[in-house]
Amino acid sequence: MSQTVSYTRDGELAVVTIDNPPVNATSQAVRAGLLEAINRAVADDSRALVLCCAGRTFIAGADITEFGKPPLAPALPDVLDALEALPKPVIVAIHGTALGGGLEAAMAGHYRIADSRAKLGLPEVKLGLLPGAGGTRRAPRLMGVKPSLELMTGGAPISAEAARASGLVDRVTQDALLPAALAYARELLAAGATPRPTAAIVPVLDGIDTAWFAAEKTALRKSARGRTAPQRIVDALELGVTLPPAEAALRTREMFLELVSSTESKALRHLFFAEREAAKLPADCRDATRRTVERIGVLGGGTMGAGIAMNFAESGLHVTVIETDDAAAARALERIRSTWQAARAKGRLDDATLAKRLERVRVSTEFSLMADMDLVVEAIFENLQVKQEVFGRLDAVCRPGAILASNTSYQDLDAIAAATSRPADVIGMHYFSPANIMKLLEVVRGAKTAPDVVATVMDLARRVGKIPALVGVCYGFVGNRMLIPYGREAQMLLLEGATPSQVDGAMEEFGMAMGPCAVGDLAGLDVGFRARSSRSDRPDDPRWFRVGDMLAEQGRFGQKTGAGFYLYEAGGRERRPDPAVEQMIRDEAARLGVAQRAISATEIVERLMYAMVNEGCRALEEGIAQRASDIDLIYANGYGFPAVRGGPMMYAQTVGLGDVLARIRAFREQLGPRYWEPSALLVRCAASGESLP
Ligand code: 3H9
Repeated sequence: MSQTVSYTRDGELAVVTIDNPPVNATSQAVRAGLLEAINRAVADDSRALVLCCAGRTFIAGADITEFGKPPLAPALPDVLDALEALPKPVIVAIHGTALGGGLEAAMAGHYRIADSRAKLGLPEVKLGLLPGAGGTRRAPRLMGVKPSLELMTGGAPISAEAARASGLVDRVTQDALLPAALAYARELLAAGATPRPTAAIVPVLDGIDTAWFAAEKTALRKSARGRTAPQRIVDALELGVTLPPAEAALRTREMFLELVSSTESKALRHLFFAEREAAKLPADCRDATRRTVERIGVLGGGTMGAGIAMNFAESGLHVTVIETDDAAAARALERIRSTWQAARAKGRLDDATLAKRLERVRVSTEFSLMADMDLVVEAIFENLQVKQEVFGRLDAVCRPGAILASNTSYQDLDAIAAATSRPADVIGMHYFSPANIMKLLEVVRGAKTAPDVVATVMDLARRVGKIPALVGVCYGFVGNRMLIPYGREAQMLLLEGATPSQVDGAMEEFGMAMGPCAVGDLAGLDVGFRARSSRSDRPDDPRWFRVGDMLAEQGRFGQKTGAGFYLYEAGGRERRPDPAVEQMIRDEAARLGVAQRAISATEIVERLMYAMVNEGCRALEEGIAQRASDIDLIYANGYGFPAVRGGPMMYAQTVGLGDVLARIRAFREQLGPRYWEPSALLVRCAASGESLP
C-alpha cells in the first residue's frame, strides 16, 4: 500500500486509514492510495469499509500547494465517485476538522459518524474556489439546498452536533472514535444495511427554482462585492441539483479549474500561506521558553483600551483596566458593557456569555494593581513624553518578568523602552480599531526586546484570535508607514485637480473598502493633523497633506463634526460632496502655483498604489518588514485592502515589478524626485526577475 494510506482488516471490516501529516490533505499520494484501497475493498471479502484518518484531524481539504500546478491523476472527484460506488457500505469516521475535499470525501461515503468535538465545513470560498469534488451535488442531497448554500458561501465550519441535526452526519460520539466507528459498522451490517450512495438521494427543491438561484446570486453580488467564487458556487449548486450527476460533475470541474487559475483564488491562497508564514518566528525566538500570561492590565479605557480589554475578556482572560479618575473608569466600563449589550441585542451573544465576560473585566483607578500583572498593554494618548512617563511608573510598579507593551501607532518604541530599566521586557502591540473585532496585530520588536518576549506575545496574539505580524521600529511601523505616501499622493491629486469623490471612487472601484478621503473623515482629520504637526521631520513642502491640514484647521474633522472632505447629516455616515471644499482646494492650488488638470482613475490608482508599494519595498530593505507577504497580510487584515488582490505587494507582482518600476520612473520625471525615487530593492527585483523577498 501507499505510504500515506493503509489498508487493514478488522474481521469482516476493511479499515482504510489516511496518514498524511499535518492535516491529511488529499495530495496525489493520498488520492492514489485511496483509489488503490477502494479497488482492494471491491475485490476482497470484506463486508464494509471504514474510512478514517490518523493524527490530529480528518482530511482538512485538498492539498492547496498543488493548485496552480499541472493536475496529477487521479483527480479527487473521480476517487470520491469510486468510493461512493463501492458495492459495500462505506462508513466514514470524522475527527478534528473535515474541511473542503475532506467533507466532500465524507459525503461520498454512505454513513458518517463524528467525534463530538469535530468541525465540518466547506471553506473553499475563502480560497476563491468552489467545492470541486462533488460537494455541490452531495451537500444539498444530505442537508438541503439552503443550508448547503450557507455552508459553502459563508465558509465557516459547523459543529458535529449541528452537522447531525442538518443531516450531514448520522451519529455523534463522545467515545473513542475508531472503536465507535467499527461498532457502528457492525451494527449496520447486523441490521442488513446496504450501500447508501448520496447520489441516489433525490434533492428536495420546495420553492427552489431558477428564480431563487438568481436572487441568491444578486444578493451575493452585493454582500460579496468583487468576488467571483460565491457566484460560481450558486451556479454549481444549481447544476448539482438539476442535472444528472455525471453532467453536473463535468461542468462543475470546468468552473473549479477556472477559479483555481483566477487572480482571486491566487490572491486568497497567497494570504492563507502568508498568515502561516507570518506566524513563524525568527531563529533566535523559536525555542525561547514562553512567559506565563494570565493576568493582564490595560492602561486607558478609551476606544482602543476598551477594545483591547474586550478582546482579552472575550478570549477567556482576566483583564484589569486602569483609568485616571472615577468618571473615566465609569465611562470605560460603560463602553465595554454597551458594546457587548448591543451584540446581545442583535442575538450574537447570550446572557450567560455576557455575564462571564463582564466577570473577567475589572476597571479601577488603582495604578498599583499593575504590580500583579503578567502583561500590561498601554493604550493612552499618542504622545511620547506621556508614554515615557507612564512606562517609568510601570517600571517602578510591575513585577520582574512582566511584559510591558505599548499600543502606540507611531511613537518610537525604543524611546519608550528607554524610559524603563528593563527595555528587554518592552514590546509594541499595535491593535487596529475596533480592537475587539479587527484581526490584525502588529507586534513591534524593539532594538532590545528579548526573544522570549517576542515569542510569548506572538503566541498570545494567536490565542486571542489575532493574526500577528512581527515588525520593526520606525515611524508608523509597517502599515501606517506605508499609508503616509498613499495619503500624501491622494492629497497631491486633490491639488492637481481631482475631487475627493474622484479619488475615493477610483480607489473603491479598485476594491478598497473606503477611499482615503472617506477614511480620513471616518477616523477624524484631527488625528492625522495632530500626528503630522508633532513631527520634526515634516518635509519642507507646502503641498504636503495641505488639504487635510486646512480642513482640520477649520474644525472640519470629518464625520464627528458633520463635515470633513465631505458633508454628513448629523450623526450620519452618508457622505455628500461639498462644493465649498472643492472651491477651497482650487483656490489653494492657485495660491501654491499647482496647475490643475483632468486626472484619470488609472492615474489615481497608480499614484496611490505605487507610492505605497515603493515604501513597502523600503520597509523590506530596512528589515522593518520581514517578508513581502507579511505586508500583504497587514494590509488585507488591518486596512480594508481587497483580499482578492492579495495585498499591495502581491498586486505589484501581479502587475509586474518591471511595469511598476517604469511607472515610478515616469512619475519621477513628471513630478520630481522628492517622493518618487525608486527603492533599490524594487530596482533589483525588477531587473533580475526575482520575486520580492
Ligand atoms: C479544497 O478542498 C478543494 C476541493 O473542494 C476540491 C478539490 C478538487 N493543503 O493552519 P495550520 C498546512 S480546498 C496544504 O497552521 P491549524 C499549513 O500550511 C481546501 N497544506 O494548523 C501549515 O503548514 P506549515 C479546503 C495545508 O491547526 C500546516 O498545514 N480546506 C492545508 O491552526 C498546519 O496548518 C481548507 O481550506 C491544505 N489544505 O489549523 C482548510 N491546510 O506548518 C485549510 C493546512 O508548513 N486549512 N495546511 O506552515 C485550515 O483551515 C487549517 O490549516 C486547519 C488547521 C483548520 C486545517
